[in-house]
Amino acid sequence: MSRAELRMFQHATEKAAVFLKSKLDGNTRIKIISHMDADGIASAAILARCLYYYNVPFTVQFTLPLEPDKIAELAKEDHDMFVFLDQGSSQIEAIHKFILAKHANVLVIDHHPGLFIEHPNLVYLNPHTCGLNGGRDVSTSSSTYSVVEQIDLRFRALAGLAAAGAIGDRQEFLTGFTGINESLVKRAIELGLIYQSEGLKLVGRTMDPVVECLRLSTRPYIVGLSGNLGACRSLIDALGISHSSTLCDFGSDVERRLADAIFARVGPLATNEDFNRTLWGKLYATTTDDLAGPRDLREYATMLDACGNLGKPEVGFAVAVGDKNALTDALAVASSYREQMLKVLDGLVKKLGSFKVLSGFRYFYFGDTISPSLIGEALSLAIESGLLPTDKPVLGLVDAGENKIKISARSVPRLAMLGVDIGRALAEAAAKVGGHGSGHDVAAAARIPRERMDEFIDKLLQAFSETGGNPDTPEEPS
Ligand SMILES: [Mn+2]
Repeated sequence: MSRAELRMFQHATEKAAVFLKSKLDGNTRIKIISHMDADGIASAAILARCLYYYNVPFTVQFTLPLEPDKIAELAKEDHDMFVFLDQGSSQIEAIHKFILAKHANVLVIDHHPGLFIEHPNLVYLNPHTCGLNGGRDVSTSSSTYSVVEQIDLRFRALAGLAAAGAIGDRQEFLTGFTGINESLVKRAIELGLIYQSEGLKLVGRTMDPVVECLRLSTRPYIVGLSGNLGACRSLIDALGISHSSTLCDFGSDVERRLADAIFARVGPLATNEDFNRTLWGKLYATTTDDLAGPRDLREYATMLDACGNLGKPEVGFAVAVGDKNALTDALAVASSYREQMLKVLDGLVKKLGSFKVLSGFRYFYFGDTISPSLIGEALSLAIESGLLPTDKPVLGLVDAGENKIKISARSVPRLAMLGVDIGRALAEAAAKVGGHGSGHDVAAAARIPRERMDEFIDKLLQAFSETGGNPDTPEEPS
């Protein structure tokens, strides 16, 4: 991130803050439309906390990015201002046509690429217009945080939520955060709002008995331990530590010994960089009492993500705005999500040898064995667990009902740096077969008519070679 880029982003943030601030007098009824994932939920909660403080009447709706006809319907609702969070950039045309045409005000805070058409009643904050990479440097939660922080410094206490959203969008890389996220987290650490330490990065480290924490581990998925209660018990017995304590009770010496025992257990994976850094590294915890829910921000992000992916975003939102009564529900959703994800990963691991390897990418068609809402996350987890090579992007295809196929694609920053943009490639190839695709350079999705799956694969091969998307690396010996 250059200084010019940072200055442009700050300028756009100030503009959004001035616009929002002018609508906080209580006379503007606001509708928030946000994305149904951890980043979208965290973003909506950050904005909602600000609106609660100023007694601004508002309603929230969580959805997948709205299609134009849904935006037309939305425009019929009676609100003075519409705020699109973690979506809106790729829907700007429909927003102009249906909402701005009615003289309603619109604020878009998003980090997806899109088309930016100016309008006097529209303000948008998008890192892509500032030369930043929305897929890596800044989440919608960190953008929304940057806006409310401009309005009043009291909202700085929400830094943990901003970081949780970025973690949910996988913008905390093996080497840490970058860009706006990095400076935000650094500042929050200096202010004592986030505590950073080092240890086993397993979800459940502050909540679950250590045996359960290992058994349910999908980030990383630990071959031989994940899903295997007996193996987890005997590993813990061998270390002579208590089954029922949580990881964070043990202290760093025991954590280190446990990490060594896990490395010894997984064989060659122990030297895999993805697996290594997914298992052990930086931990982030909130220090403020403001946030109900787990203190560990990775656990927090998982909880929000679980609520989004299992269709209960409002439960995660309730916790994130501070409703402690919703916490039991949110943790139950998180627990059921982790069990489901474990089963999905168990299934995926069995298919690792069956992925088809083409020049530009590798892929597998899972039929109806993996739910369309879980396939993308499953691929990310498999990569982070060192189970799938990252020399080229990976695609998972699944049945998505109504004779549609959903394609989830995952790549890594190193390939993006070489010019591989799976978001663009998926969008191009899907459009050519009557489907629709979008996303970032390292994570994207598409939906296409089922009968055109083979044609889609051909178009995608073309798209990858045309956009410089062929990583041009030698085939893996299989
Ligand atoms: Mn996002």
